[in-house]
Amino acid sequence: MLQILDSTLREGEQTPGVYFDRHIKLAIAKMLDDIGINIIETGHPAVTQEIHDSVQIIAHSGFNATIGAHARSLRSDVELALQCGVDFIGIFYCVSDDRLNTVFNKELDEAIQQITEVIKFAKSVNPNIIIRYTPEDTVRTEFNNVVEASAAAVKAGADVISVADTTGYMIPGTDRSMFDYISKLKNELNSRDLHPKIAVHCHNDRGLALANALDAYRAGAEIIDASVLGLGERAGIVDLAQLLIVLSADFGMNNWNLEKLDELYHFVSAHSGVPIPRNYPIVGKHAFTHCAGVHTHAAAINPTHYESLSPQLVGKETHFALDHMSGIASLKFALKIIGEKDLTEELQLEVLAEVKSIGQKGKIVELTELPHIVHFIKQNYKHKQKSK
Ligand code: HCA
Ligand code: CU
Repeated sequence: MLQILDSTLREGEQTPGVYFDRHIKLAIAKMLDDIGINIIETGHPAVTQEIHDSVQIIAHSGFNATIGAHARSLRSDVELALQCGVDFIGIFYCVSDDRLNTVFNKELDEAIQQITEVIKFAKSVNPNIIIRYTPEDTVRTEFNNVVEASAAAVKAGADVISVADTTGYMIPGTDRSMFDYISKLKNELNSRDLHPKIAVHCHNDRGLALANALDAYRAGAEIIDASVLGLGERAGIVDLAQLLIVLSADFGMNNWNLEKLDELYHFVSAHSGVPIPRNYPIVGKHAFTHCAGVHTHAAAINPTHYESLSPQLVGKETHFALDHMSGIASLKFALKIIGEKDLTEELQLEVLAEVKSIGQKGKIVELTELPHIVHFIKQNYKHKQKSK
């Protein structure tokens, strides 16, 4: 069964300028748990004492989710993670020739030895700990190095191998296809009688993170990483809400409490300082708002004319708004919704002119504002009549 790993508290906190206080981290973890997220990656305990403390507290909060920590392939990092009492440790180590030669100054064999020793150590302290090994920048690393390191990691006890597209390099349907990559890696490991779970971690540098993650899923990946608002290094990673919606609406899954996403997103936005764009899928203010006259007219008859995703999926409703694109039909429809029945044709045109004028200033008229415009136009009309 597919599992979702949320990394808002680890990768998400790597967004420049983003830091969540300990109580905020706990609150975010609770919301993720309520949504039914399977694995919550809570942070890298070696980074600061505060992160260590919050990882520890979340690990001891009795959540249903598997609680994970991040660690370099160092015994000291893994020791700290174990001390926190997590269920899952993600160990990363890049094994590309270039990184080995220029950053680590190690041969592949030495790197593999370091990785396997750390994994064996973790398993010796806690045999139940779930270990994920990520050959960081997997997809740009020599395939043979990835296979050798992953195979050795699995033999040493790793349960999960994560394919990281650390730089958002993959493109569906090309020779950089995540579908092909995952298929090839699985085949290679299976041919050695190794059957780890395959996870996928897609960065969004080209705006293709979600597409690549879905490609990985179709190829048999069993864990997909995501974060709230796609927060993460640079352009971030897969957006959690978008991933859950596609899996629920289009891939027949029904595992998550999607109605809680909106609250989670607004909370994370408030505490990260990263605003939610109005046109953001699912949680953006206008994600389910119809505006242009032609759209409003057809969507009023049946929203599916202009919606392929029902807002009810996430506990929201279809909205209508007016702006410079609105015509008289949209206005009449909006007046009906707000219960305004006795406006003459002449005044309706005046209201429409006002709406269009507001729209031309780059604003939209929400249906909550419309009654105030109607009231003003009526008062204005009375005043003109009196002063005639
Ligand atoms: C990082 C890089 C990482 C690691 C992913 C993983 C990536 O910030 O340490 O450990 O599974 O994108 O490769 O996020
Ligand atoms: Cu990453």
